[in-house]
Amino acid sequence: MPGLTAPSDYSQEPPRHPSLLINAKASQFTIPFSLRVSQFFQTLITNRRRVFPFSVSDAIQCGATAFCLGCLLCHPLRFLLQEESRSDTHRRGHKQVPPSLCHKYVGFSLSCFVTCLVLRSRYSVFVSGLLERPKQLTMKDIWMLPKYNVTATLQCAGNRRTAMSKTKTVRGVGWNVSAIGNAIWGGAKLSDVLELVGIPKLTSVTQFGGRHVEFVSVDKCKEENGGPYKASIPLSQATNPEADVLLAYEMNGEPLNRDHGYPLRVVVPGVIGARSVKWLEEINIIAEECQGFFMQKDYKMFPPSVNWDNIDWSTRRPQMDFPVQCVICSLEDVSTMKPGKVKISGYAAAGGGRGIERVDVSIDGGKTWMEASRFQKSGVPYISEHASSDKWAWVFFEVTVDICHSTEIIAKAVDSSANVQPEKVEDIWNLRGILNTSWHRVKVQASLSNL
Ligand SMILES: Nc1nc2c(c(=O)[nH]1)N[C@H]1C(S)=C(S)[C@@H](COP(=O)(O)O)O[C@H]1N2
Ligand SMILES: [Mo]
Repeated sequence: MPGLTAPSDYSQEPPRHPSLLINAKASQFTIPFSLRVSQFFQTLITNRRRVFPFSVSDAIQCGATAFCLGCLLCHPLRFLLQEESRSDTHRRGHKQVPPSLCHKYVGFSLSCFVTCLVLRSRYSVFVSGLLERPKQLTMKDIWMLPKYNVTATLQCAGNRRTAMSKTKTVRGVGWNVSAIGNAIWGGAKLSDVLELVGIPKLTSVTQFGGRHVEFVSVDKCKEENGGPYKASIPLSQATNPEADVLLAYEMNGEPLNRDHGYPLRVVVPGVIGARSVKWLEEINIIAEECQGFFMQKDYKMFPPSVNWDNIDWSTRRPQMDFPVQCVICSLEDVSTMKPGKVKISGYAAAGGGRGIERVDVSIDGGKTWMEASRFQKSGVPYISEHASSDKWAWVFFEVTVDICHSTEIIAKAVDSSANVQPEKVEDIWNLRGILNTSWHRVKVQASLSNL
C-alpha cells in the first residue's frame, strides 16, 4: 500500500489529543528525547487543567507509563463522563501506529493536507478469496458509495481486566474501566462494498463456499510471528446492512486519525473491539473463520477451571458480541465524602445492538436497589430498542443517593434481552482476563471531617 507501512519502533507515533494518556505494556521503547519531553509537559498540563483528579490506579495505569509511547491509550476515569469525551474513544493497538506520508510533514499543515490527499487517492484495499470478481478498491471507490454515520461504542474485551486480576493473576495488559470509547464513525457499509465485488446483500455463503470475511491490516505483530493483525466476521453479518458494519474513513466528522486506523478501518458495532481492524489493507472471503492469533489463541472466554497448563484453545469460539456492562465513573474506588446526597453516574453498554433496559444502583452492598435514570442524547428521552436511540452506542446513567455511613456502592445493568451482569468477578474469572462485566463496586468512606 503506497505511503503506509508499519514501523519497527515507537519513534514515529502520531500527535494525540492531549487528554489521552498512554497505557503501555513495557517501557523499553526507543523514544526520541524531544518526544519524551513534550509528552511529559503534555501530561503535566492536561492532568492539572482538565482531567485532575483521576484515580490513583488510573494514574498508575495511564500517567505513570505515559512516557512509554506504547500501544494503548485511555481516558482517566472522570474524563469519560465529560461532554467532550463522549464522542472520543480509547485507542488500542497491538503494535506501533503505522505512519503515513502525512506524518513526516506534521507542522507544515499545507503540505500535510496535500500529502494526505495524495495518499488517500492512492490508497487501495484488495478484496479477494472465495468470490467471483476479486478487485482492488481505491479510496475513491469507497468514497463513491453511500456514506453512513454510525454512532458506535468500541469496547476492548480487556476492559476492567485489572479488577479481575485481583482475584487471581491473568495475562494481559491491565485496564481499569476506560478501555472503551464512543464515536460517530463515517464510512461505507461493508455490505455495499461487498456488492462491488459481486456478493449480494444478505449472503451467508458464496457460490465458492465463502462464509467469513477476513480483515487484514498493515501492522505487524509478534503474536503473528511478524505477520499482520487480522480478524474475521461471518459473511452473513458483513452483508447485512442492518448490522451497520462499516469501512470507516471518518471519526466524529474528521478524517480518521492514525491512532484509530487512518486511512481506513473496519468498525463492527456491538462486537469486542478486537474485530474492528484498523489500517485495513486486505479483505478476504474465506471458508472458515480467520486463523489469526487474535481470533484463535486470544479473546476467547474460558471457564475459571482452565489454566495455562490445561488450556485447549480449539474448544472455544472466538468472542464476538460483548456482554452487558456498566461502570460507575463519578466516584473512584475508594472515595471519601461527607455524608449526604451524592450523584452516581456512569456508562452502560450492551453488545449485539441490544438496548440498556435498566441500571440498578445499591448503596447497601446489594440488599436493596434503586433504578437509575438513563440518557444518551441531550433532550431526547432514552428508550431501549426505540428508533430514537443509538443501538450500538453506550448509555449514561445517573441517580442521586443519600450516603450516611461508609459503604460499597454497586451498579449493574440489564439489557433488552434481560441479560444481567454477574455478581462476582470470581465466577467469571478467566486466564486472559477478558469480559469482566461483574457488578461494578466502588467503596466510599463517609467522613465528617473537613476534606
Ligand atoms: N490493525 C489493528 N487493528 C486493531 C488492533 C491492532 O492492534 N491492530 N487492536 C484491536 C483492539 S484489541 C481494539 S480494542 C480496537 C481498539 O480500537 P481504537 O484504538 O480505535 O479504540 O482496535 C482493534 N483493531
Ligand atoms: Mo482490545
